[in-house]
Amino acid sequence: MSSEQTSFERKIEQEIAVEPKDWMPDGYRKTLVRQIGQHAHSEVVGMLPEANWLTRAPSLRRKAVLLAKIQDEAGHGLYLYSAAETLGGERHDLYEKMLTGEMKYSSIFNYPTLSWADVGVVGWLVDGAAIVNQVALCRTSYGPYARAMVRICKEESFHQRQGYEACRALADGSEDQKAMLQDSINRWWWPALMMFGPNDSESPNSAKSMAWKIKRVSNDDLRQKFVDNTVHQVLALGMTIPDPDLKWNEETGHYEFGEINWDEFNQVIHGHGICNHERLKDKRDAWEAGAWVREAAVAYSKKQMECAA
Ligand code: FAQ
Repeated sequence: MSSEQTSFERKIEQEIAVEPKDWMPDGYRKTLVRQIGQHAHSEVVGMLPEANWLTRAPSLRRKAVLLAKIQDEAGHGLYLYSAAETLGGERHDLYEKMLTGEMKYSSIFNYPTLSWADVGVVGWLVDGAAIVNQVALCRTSYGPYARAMVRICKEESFHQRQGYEACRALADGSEDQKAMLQDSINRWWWPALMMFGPNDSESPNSAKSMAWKIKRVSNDDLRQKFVDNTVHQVLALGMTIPDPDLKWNEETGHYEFGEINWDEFNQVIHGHGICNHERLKDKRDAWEAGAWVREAAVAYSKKQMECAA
């Protein structure tokens, strides 16, 4: 083993953050660019389902809160693209790979937001699931990714609470509002569980990512944590969970839950979900419409550099 490799292994073992200028194995770098890139794409594609309700928010306060939340997601995308750039992942290149479908983004954003309740449920369940995953990633072995996660988690916690508060208002409302909330939970519950990825035994990247401490907790353990955290929140709203197999296991201290529809998951991550086509079209249109902004920004920065020289 080379001295560089030994030094890398020692850092991983002793939980010393790996930094951009440190030597790292090619596979480690590639895995990080893939995961961080996918994570960044999820943040920016994830703006679309909620944006669908910006012009129809039920009050000025709800609209202002939603606008701020969506802007936060754009910011998360920027932190993450910057972290990927520290590994040599070129932002344009990553973004174009997302637009052509070569790189993935989270399955969850290929489902439609059909009612106002969906906006609350996305904040509560989707940001809630994202936090469970991201809190673990605050201890990921790559320094810039871990530091981005700390900032992101703070904002996601606010998002989760605002989503729950919006759901609480519906749960305390009329029979129609309660029914709208229940319908939304029914549609988002299973896709939220899919956010954690395939079962550990079916996850091709997990073993290596866990050994490198990129992932700190396995897909199944994170999913279990989310279920354990969330069931009582659903019940506290007076709602139910669309899973007849859900039950508390006294011995393990965890909820048992039914089998995820993996066929649906695979369809969605391979481009055949309800909104895959629409999401990518919206992103491609925005990319083309924004070309002049990128050109103007480059021209402006060149001018600034000329003036400074
Ligand atoms: N969707 O071997 P594994 C958010 C792919 S942020 C799509 O287990 P890995 C904030 C996976 O890429 C949500 N694809 O993979 C927000 C791989 O394909 P590849 C995003 C998925 O990487 C809220 C293949 O399946 N969060 O929501 C999914 O070890 C509201 C095999 O899977 C992150 O990205 C999926 N659900 O584990 C924004 C967190 N699951 O690349 C707006 C960071 C798996 O080999 C509004 N990422 N795949 O072609 C991770 O923790 C991991 O990448 C996992 C997957 C756990 C997602």
